[in-house]
Amino acid sequence: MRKRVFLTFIMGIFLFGGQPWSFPDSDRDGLSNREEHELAQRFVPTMHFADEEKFEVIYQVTRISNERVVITYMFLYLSDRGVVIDVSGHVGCVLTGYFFEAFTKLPSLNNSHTGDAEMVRVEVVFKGGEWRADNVAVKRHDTYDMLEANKKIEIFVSENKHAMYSSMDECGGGFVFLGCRIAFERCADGLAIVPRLRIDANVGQRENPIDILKQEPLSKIFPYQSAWDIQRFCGVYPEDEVEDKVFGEKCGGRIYDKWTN
Ligand SMILES: [Ca+2]
Ligand SMILES: [Ca+2]
Repeated sequence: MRKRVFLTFIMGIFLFGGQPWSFPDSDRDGLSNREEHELAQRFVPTMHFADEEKFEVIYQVTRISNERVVITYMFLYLSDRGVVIDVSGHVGCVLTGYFFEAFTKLPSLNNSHTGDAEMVRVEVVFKGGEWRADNVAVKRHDTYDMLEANKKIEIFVSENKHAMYSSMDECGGGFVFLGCRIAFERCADGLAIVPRLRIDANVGQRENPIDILKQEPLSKIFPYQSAWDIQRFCGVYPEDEVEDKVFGEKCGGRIYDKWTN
């Protein structure tokens, strides 16, 4: 009996690269799927939404060294429903706000599109016996915003557009004109959500990619989309229409170029 246990141990060393107790490492980067999932879940931002939003999170965990790891989260929404005009101040302002809001219901004016992919990147370091956030970068439209690290990562998501801010004030900033405050995004602390990540929502590495948008259950939610192709993220566009929209204006941004490697 002892001999059989010893043989199993030796076979484990042979099959699992020296660690018979190790878990699968699908992207072969030296971190097991479970370790990657645990790190990603630990640093996933708390998301504050104005209203209920349906979204999925896919992620990448890239090992830079034994003490440094970069986690990239992509928040995927079915669509971007366009800008929200928020006007406040005296009665005239509020009436003007209603007028503008009706005006921007037109898709040609409100920059709405199908599919919306938003990114947060957290660099974590192993210090003092534990993993800590070192840098947090949030992609907002075409820029990156660096947030203060080493505190709980909180993100305020604007209504419809899903742009991400580190505070409500920053989101609703806007500008003042003739005594009216005008903003093109609106945040409200209606719902605070800590997303629960699927262990199989890991996209792997560029060398060993895993196109989890082509696998169930995500392929059912976002048909014909890819985490690694150059196409724009189009939410639920049928395949024949995606062909026309790949370089078009009516889909969200690309996903594949946000991964670190
Ligand atoms: Ca891995
Ligand atoms: Ca990885």
